[in-house]
Amino acid sequence: MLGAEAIALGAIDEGISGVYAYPGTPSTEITEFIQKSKEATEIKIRSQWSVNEKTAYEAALGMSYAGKRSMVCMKHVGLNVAADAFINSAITGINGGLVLVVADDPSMHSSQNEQDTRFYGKFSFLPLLEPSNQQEAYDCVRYGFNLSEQVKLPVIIRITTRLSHSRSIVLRQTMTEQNEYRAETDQSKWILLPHNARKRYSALLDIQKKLVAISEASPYNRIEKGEGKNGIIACGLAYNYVKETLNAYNLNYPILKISHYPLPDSLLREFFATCDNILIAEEGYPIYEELLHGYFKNKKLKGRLDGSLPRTGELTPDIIARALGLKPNESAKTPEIVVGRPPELCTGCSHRDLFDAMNAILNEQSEKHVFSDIGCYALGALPPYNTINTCVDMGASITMAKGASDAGMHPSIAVIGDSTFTHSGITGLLDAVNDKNAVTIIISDNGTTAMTGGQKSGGTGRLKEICIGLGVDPKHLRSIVPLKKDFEKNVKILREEFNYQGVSVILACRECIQTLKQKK
Ligand SMILES: Cc1ncc(C[n+]2csc(CCOP(=O)(O)OP(=O)(O)O)c2C)c(N)n1
Repeated sequence: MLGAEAIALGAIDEGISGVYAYPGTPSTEITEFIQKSKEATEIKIRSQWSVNEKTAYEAALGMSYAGKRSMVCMKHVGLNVAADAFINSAITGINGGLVLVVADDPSMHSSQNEQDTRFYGKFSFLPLLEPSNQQEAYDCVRYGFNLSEQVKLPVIIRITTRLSHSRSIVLRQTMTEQNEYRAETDQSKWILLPHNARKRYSALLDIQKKLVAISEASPYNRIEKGEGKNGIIACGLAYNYVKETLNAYNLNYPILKISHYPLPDSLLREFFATCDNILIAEEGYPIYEELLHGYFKNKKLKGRLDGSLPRTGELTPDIIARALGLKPNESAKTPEIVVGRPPELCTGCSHRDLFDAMNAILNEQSEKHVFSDIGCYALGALPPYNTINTCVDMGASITMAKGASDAGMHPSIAVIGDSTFTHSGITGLLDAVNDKNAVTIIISDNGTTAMTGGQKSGGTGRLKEICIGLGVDPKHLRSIVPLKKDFEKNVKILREEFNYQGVSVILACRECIQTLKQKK
């Protein structure tokens, strides 16, 4: 199974009643597995996509309030969107078990940043599990639901791209029944008015010692004895790379494997007592290296901070080998004839015809700025189009165009996809309508969430009504079909709306070529 699939199966087997998620690489396959699972359908596990990560998290919290087990999945940047609900859920606690799975993307294979979710674990004071392989991914989810109900807190599971997207054999255990409906009886913990919130926050701090004790006894944290005074702390997936390297070079260094946080204090003390030089291998930020720095005097700590390991990007067995002073395996290097190629828009993609029509106008101008968003259309930043100038976070195109318009830019243009619009563009459009901004918002509606593989989009078939409901003047709510044969007509409509001194929305609707192909 893929690591993502192992997590999904673990959740089905541990009695979830629902999974809530918004797609995002490398987390998407978790929910897709549950959606396609016959077993999950038979036992009525709820698994439709949510409109964004915040709505997903809150729905999962509601299911937990009602006493059932729920899982919520997202990519790392999705947790920024859900952070308000997430951080506060550490204060409320849970009723039915709640597991949050976050898939990080070190090296940014398909993301805007490589933030490390373990930081959110520390920030929220919640337990976090970081499986090292596919079997542990399956086991950790099951363990996570029990831990969540034991300590009455959400539990985070952090995975990274390589674990999510690589396969291994997973042994399955017997299934657990879903929880009965039993709505929360202790209301005070859920009403975060200051007098309750202060008590709940103190309770969260008080339980930290217990969380450390659980982590010290966790099946996912252990010392593996070895020879000599050079030890390795291996966190999550990095444990795999460390083991692979030590096996390849026939070495037997002592290892402290950590896959369960908060840090297991007593194991660290025991390990540091026997080692003088310690390499800390973390797949992500040097979070624990920073925490442990100077903690044990007279011991040398090496890792990403002192340059023994690269400060950014994924680890590999070769990188670990180099940090241990070994010569990496040259035969495993990518041959030079293999060159990196950026992705590009599919042949026949509707975004292509939209960019051609936009460029016909924009290329006449000395200065051109197009605020864009996250989705396949972000590839319009690349040649031959070079149409868009920004791609920051989901929804930012509309609000950035609004701010630039406030500063005097005209035309101030936003390009956003249909799924991104419903994810977090709607509120920005309402801001622009309320402020009567001169902005042109092009919703490039291909009827799907294409970039992540064609999942259902939240507002398909209803975008016009949504825009009218938000107060867009119907005279400036135009529709175009981005096709070569409609080029002249589309240029004319775009030009008219670029010149308009108010909010205009252009719906550029044509089905994604990939989903169309699949249907045919
Ligand atoms: C907060 C956040 N959640 C999820 C993602 C992953 N993601 C990237 S683009 C995208 C949606 C793309 O759909 P749409 O806007 O309809 O554009 P399309 O790819 O179909 O052109 C998603 C879910 C992300 N980058 N950031």
